[in-house]
Amino acid sequence: MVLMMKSGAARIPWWLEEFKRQAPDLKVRVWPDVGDKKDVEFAFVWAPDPGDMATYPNLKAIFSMGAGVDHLFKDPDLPNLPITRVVDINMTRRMTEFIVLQVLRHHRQQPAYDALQRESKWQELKQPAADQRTVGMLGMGALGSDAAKKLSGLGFNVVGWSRTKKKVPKVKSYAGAKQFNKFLSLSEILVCLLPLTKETENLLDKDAFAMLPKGASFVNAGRGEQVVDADLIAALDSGHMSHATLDVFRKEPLPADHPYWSNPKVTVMPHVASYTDPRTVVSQVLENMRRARAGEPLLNTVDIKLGY
Ligand code: NDP
Ligand code: OXD
Repeated sequence: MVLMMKSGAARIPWWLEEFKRQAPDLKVRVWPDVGDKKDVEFAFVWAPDPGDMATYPNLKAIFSMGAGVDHLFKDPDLPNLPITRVVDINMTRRMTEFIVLQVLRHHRQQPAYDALQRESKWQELKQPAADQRTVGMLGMGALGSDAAKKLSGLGFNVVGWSRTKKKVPKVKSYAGAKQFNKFLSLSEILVCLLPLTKETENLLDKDAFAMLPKGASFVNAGRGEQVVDADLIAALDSGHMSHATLDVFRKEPLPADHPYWSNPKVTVMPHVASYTDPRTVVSQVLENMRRARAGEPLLNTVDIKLGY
């Protein structure tokens, strides 16, 4: 049984160490040194080259190395096989840490205080309480629902938007295109944790930003393609929006000449909101290999029709 792995170069030794610890006999081949492709039964990958997944004749399943799977669906020749993704308590905890950190930073006006410090200005700004602030969570799945619960626990009003209605205590649920504008009109701090699909691509454009309350801020940890960059920059420059913290971009790494880098109203983060933790994710991969071989249903499968 051979597992083929493709990952960012820095992480390969971490993955290999964890596979060796948990499954010392498993043969793991690191792309592009995959040997005879007929041996490969499983692929554990981040952003495989388009067409590559179709070249393993005995592949049984594809395991996404991330929670998102858009990197797989970009391949027009993706074979029709079960696809799983990462759903993991460590992934969720790290994401919630990031979202809570950024929401508090916007709520407590840290970017504005940072700007005042640069001008050596000692000035107090009006300070709304958490229950006077509404946080809007785009995406109420594994990640969004946890962050929404924790923010609600801190006293914020939290509203969520998803494809189907949700029942999360103290979080008002909005669903579907019809309720999108109402949801946006309430969201003083808008957080995006949506998967990238045909429906969510370019969702956040000038019309969406115009619906937000004046002075709204934005945290994007979903995908860069969900945002029309020029429309976000225009909404920030006009003063309609106050700040954006962006962790994901259309092109990663963000090109050195991209206007986000130098915009004082934008915080750029290098796609680090969360992280696929080898300790727990290797055991999920091993369990799914066992299930695939035993003909049992896999854990955390992706709905191929919905694209997430
Ligand atoms: P889930 O699949 O668990 O949740 C997705 C949520 O988005 C669901 O609530 C779903 O609605 C909603 N949704 C999907 N399509 C639509 C739509 N067209 N309209 C309204 N709502 C929609 O995903 P996760 O929470 O695990 O992850 C979300 C995304 O976060 C990933 O796809 C990835 O892009 C990003 N991510 C980013 C990381 C980073 O480090 N920046 C790390 C990990 C993930 P419903 O529940 O009704 O189906
Ligand atoms: C992602 C991830 O999907 O890092 O962005 O898991």
